[in-house]
Amino acid sequence: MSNPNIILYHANWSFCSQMVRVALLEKGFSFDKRHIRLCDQYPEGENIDKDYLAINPLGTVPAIQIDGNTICGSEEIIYQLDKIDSNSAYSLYPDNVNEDEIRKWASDTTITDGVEFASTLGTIMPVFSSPLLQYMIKQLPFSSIMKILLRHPRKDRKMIFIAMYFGNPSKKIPFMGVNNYVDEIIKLEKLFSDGRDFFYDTFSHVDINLMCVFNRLIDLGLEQTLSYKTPFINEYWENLKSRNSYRDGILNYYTDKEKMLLSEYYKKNDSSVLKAILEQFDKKI
Ligand SMILES: N[C@@H](CCC(=O)N[C@@H](CS)C(=O)NCC(=O)O)C(=O)O
Repeated sequence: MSNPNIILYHANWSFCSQMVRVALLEKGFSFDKRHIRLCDQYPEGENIDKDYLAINPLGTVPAIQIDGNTICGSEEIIYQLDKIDSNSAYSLYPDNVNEDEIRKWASDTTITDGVEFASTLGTIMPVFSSPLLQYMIKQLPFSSIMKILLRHPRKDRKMIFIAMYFGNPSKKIPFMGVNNYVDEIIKLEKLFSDGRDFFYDTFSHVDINLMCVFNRLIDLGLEQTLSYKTPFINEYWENLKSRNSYRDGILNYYTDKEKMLLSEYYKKNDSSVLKAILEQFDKKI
């Protein structure tokens, strides 16, 4: 096979970018990349610059160009990448499973546009991340907030970023996700209780997304929620962590900026969300 010409537009710490990087590594593609400094983390806000909006008019990462064709959104990108002939021995869409079913799970484990926040495992992650997001946004200079106000193409994001800059909406937001999160983890625990290694027989798109979901829980100080009452999930997560793609597509992208940010954040963070989640587990298991 010949490797297509691939350019990935991504951000180091972006959850959906992590998914695409892992998929590219698992499929054995080599790729060029352009790091986009997101407006919620960096004063430059490159995702809402004219140049990037010409690539993805929604102003979000990841986006990818494959032989000149642009695709946006993690779910669709990974689906299309899997269709390209590659060196990889396996497909991220196992043959013995209905494709629509895999796509539904993939969609429910990423940030799918148009899906109500906190209603799926994927959309629970930004809800849980909101205190950290707010912490980053409060450090931006006023001029960057004005840029978001004037240029961000997504009204919903613009409103929440501005509310975070001036107020404290993230005090309550994470609690919106607690109930559904616990239900989703219990659902997964039942599935994994037959001792399987992966979501399906072989490593798939769903495993990539769950790897990124679980990794985000570490960043948020919530990793304990994967082992508290769910030994099968915990074993599965240990298995995912041992993959090279976890190290090369996720861990290796934590730069000093992310490490510093997370360690500063931990000093201020209280553990009330963790407590609320563990209490829900106590009630339900
Ligand atoms: N549905 C999209 C969501 C992409 C998304 O929300 N990306 C976040 C980073 S994980 C982003 O670009 N945030 C910057 C912003 O909204 O300004 C996908 O699956 O890729």
